[in-house]
Amino acid sequence: MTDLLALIKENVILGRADAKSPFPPDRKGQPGVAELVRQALDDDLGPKEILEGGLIKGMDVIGQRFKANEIYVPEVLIAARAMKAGMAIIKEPLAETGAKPVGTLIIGTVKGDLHDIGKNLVAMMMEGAGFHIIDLEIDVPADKFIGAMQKHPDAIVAMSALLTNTMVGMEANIKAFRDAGLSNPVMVGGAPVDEIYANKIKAQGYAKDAATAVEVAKQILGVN
Ligand code: B1M
Repeated sequence: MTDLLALIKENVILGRADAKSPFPPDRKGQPGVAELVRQALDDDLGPKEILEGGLIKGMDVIGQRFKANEIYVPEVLIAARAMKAGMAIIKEPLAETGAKPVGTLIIGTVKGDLHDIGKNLVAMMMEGAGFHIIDLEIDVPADKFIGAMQKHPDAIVAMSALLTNTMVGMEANIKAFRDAGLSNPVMVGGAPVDEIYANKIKAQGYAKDAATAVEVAKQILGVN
């Protein structure tokens, strides 16, 4: 049983979504995350156990290695794809158990900004850490964030900006959220954003990369 979870974790790290995954060559044809997750369910492992003991553990390692510059964006995306292959299989059984996600994250790239690679990485790492993700995509105006926040008052909001001239929209957004009476915690990130700016605009959190975003979100919620 535990071996199966360790194998799921290992295959997430290797980015082997299923048996067809070509890398590493010596593993070709061997079960990947999808087959292992199905096997784990057949062996009566619970979906929560699979999520926490296999998929999230694998993404944890990916997050640490990414933060330490031991791996780069492509490896993270490949691992996230493998994690998602497993998530797709446990999604329904997990919902049936009534298991709650760690938290909900509303994420989007701010208005005027079309960059989404970093935002997607943050969303994937957060999903890999057990968060429910509401992805508003790119070029997101304040009122779209506000609509999602009204539906999910407990959610953390993550705003991404890659341009210096769109980053400034974050401040106006936070003001609009508070003027609308919404108190959702807000995190910000993206290449031109830094901690000083985050503090200046009264964001509750700043993360310089996707792995740190998970840590900051958990700190905000007070979970491990
Ligand atoms: Co654009 N672009 N781009 N671009 N682009 C930059 C950002 C730029 C620095 C390039 C340059 O001039 N050297 C520059 C911005 C200058 C500035 O304002 N400071 C720039 C420009 C000027 C432009 C255009 C204006 C170019 C033009 O048309 N004249 C235009 C603007 C379009 C628009 O948005 N309205 C434009 C367009 C594009 C493409 C469409 C071609 C493409 C985007 C494709 C896409 O995203 N789907 C693109 C790209 C790819 C880049 C570069 C090359 C790479 C960005 C990227 O994806 N990095 C970039 C130059 C560079 O960075 N080398 C550049 C990889 C990604 C993983 O990193 O997004 O930083 P990043 O995300 C990190 C962290 O920042 C953090 O975590 C991520 C993972 O660690 N993070 C968060 C990100 N969001 C977070 C949210 C959080 C927390 C952490 O929430 C809490």
